[in-house]
Amino acid sequence: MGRWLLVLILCSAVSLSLIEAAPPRKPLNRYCCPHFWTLRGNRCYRFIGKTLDWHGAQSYCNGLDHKANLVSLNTEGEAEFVHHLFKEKGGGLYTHYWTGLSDIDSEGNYKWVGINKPMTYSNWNTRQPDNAGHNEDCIEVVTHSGYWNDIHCTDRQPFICERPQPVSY
Ligand SMILES: [Ca+2]
Ligand SMILES: [Ca+2]
Repeated sequence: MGRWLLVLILCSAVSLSLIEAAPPRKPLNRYCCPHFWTLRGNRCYRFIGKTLDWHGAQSYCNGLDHKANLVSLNTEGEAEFVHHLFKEKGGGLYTHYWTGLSDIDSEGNYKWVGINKPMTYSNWNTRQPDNAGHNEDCIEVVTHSGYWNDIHCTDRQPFICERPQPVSY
């Protein structure tokens, strides 16, 4: 009986010292995007192979996550990354895709939907934006070139959603 008591005390001492020696808990999931999303920097991107009008596409992104919007191409590096992602996932099926850029609120004043930031980087196709028929307020990317064009917001295109990287501790 006395020996078992001794073993019990020793085991308790060992496990107590193990608890003390355990390193502090690290943040969890800090660098992971949810399933189906791809990480770049601290943002996550997701290809959506449904063809929706521009407002429908933005609503779809919002529906996936309240912090998700149609993609904003804020730098050349981001635009190239998104273009490669689209071509990889789109499999050559689509000739164009939506971005979150529009001048719906004020003609010629382009801004990114959701994040509400003005356009600071652009990659317009030749002679674009032309606001053809005075009715082109939403911006698509041409798949074969990566250049941008303004087009009717009622056109139906596939798209990429963007959201912040989730951080949980
Ligand atoms: Ca962006
Ligand atoms: Ca145009």
